[in-house]
Amino acid sequence: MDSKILENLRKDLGEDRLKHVLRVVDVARELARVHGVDIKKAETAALFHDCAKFQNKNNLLKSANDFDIILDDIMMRNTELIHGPLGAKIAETKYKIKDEDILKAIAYHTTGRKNMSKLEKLIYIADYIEPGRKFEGIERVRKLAFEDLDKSILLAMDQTIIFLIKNDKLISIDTLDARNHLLMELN
Ligand code: DGI
Ligand code: FE
Ligand code: FE
Repeated sequence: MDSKILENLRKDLGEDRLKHVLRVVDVARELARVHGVDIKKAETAALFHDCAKFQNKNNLLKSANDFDIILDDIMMRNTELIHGPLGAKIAETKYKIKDEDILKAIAYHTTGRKNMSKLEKLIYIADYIEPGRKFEGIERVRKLAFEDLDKSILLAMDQTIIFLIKNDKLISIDTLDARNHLLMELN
């Protein structure tokens, strides 16, 4: 891995977040092997998926503004939703990533969306199951991720939605859309 990129990511994200990112890269590589996804693309998308998860929160809004990212009401109230779409812009401009599939995987890694590509699904679930995550019920999702991407995402989304409801948080329309469509496809 390019040491200059790692240095940049370490500076923006901090050591602990960088470690999370590298664990996601490892999981994404394994999932790519199993599911027949381009390994290089999976590694690249994983490496940059949280590139806008800045340690300094002020940078987030400023940077979103610089990139003309339109913040809807849900994003304004739940700023943790901004780092996906912003990350795609930063990956494109700062890290010169051109592949649209990779950029989408970064943009939608937090919420998911309807009609996700296999790469997008893989990054969504790799982020959820990396070994540092300790949610309740995670083992079942970990196992499913290697057997059936769609089923694992559905379960992860259900658990995320339950978490959001318990914490009185707004639910992104993309998350609901993603879940509805997956459920329709699976039935
Ligand atoms: O960036 P990571 O921590 O690695 O993981 P992530 O990008 O999946 O972000 C997780 C956070 O995003 C977690 O606090 C839950 C939150 N989240 C996920 N979906 C939604 C959401 N928050 C809101 N408000 N609405 C959502 O639909
Ligand atoms: Fe993230
Ligand atoms: Fe992440």
